Amino acid sequence: MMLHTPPTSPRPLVRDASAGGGAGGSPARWIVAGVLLAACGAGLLAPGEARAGVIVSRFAGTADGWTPNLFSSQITTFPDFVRVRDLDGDWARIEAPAKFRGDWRRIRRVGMEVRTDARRPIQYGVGLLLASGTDLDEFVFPVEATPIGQWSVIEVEFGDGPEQWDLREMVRSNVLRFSVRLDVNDNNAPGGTNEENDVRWVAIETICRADLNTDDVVDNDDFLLFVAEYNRFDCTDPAMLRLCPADLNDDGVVDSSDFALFVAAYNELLCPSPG
Ligand SMILES: [Ca+2]
Ligand SMILES: [Ca+2]
Ligand SMILES: [Ca+2]
Ligand SMILES: [Ca+2]
Repeated sequence: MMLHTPPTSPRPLVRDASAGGGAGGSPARWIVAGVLLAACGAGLLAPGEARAGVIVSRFAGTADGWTPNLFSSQITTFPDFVRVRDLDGDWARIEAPAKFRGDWRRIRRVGMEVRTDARRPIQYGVGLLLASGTDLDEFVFPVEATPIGQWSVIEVEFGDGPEQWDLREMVRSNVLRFSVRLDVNDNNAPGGTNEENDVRWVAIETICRADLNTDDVVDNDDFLLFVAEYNRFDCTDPAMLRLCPADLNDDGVVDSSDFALFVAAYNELLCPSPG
């Protein structure tokens, strides 16, 4: 398949006047000159099409390799989510398949969309656990991050800031287990509760931010993903990749500022080594 050569320097961005933006009130649509049409014409990035991106698991009618762990829980699959049920009034946790294990020094952010059991007052929030040998690290999202009975996106970055997960190097360098705790026990109930909580997807983003498909290089595949996100523009657009990874400067939109950052990473090609 022929692909246009991706830019080796920032290109001018031009407004696509035929796309109905502006006065009509519909979202403005922009193109990276000459390249977007080639991408769409190749049928690679049809709107709404499932793509790799930073999604690591989307639970579309399957548990996607995730399994209940020791804390006696059960997974039920639905068309676009899984339900995790506690069976014995303590914890419910699912373990990621082996493909999510390895060098987590590359991981910058983890996010997921969850819906907590509407029948239960929340006492314990959703948590993420990483284990390396006998060393464990867990991040528990604050209660307000997981409102009862509503689909909510929650995410955490690694780092030493107040809202970040300061993950110890020993764990981070060799993660043997990655699990999601879906447990919103009513802590006032003796022994806890057998609640049921849902998760729709789990996503990660690496420190190599322009590497949108997380394969350690920034190349044509990432460029095509970037262009699609660029045209969607707004991180709140539900068609955006989960966690809006193309918003490289974290300002809520994917625009020319992000494109300049993308091009710099594209020219480097190889992602920096972790650690
Ligand atoms: Ca429980
Ligand atoms: Ca349990
Ligand atoms: Ca890549
Ligand atoms: Ca941005």
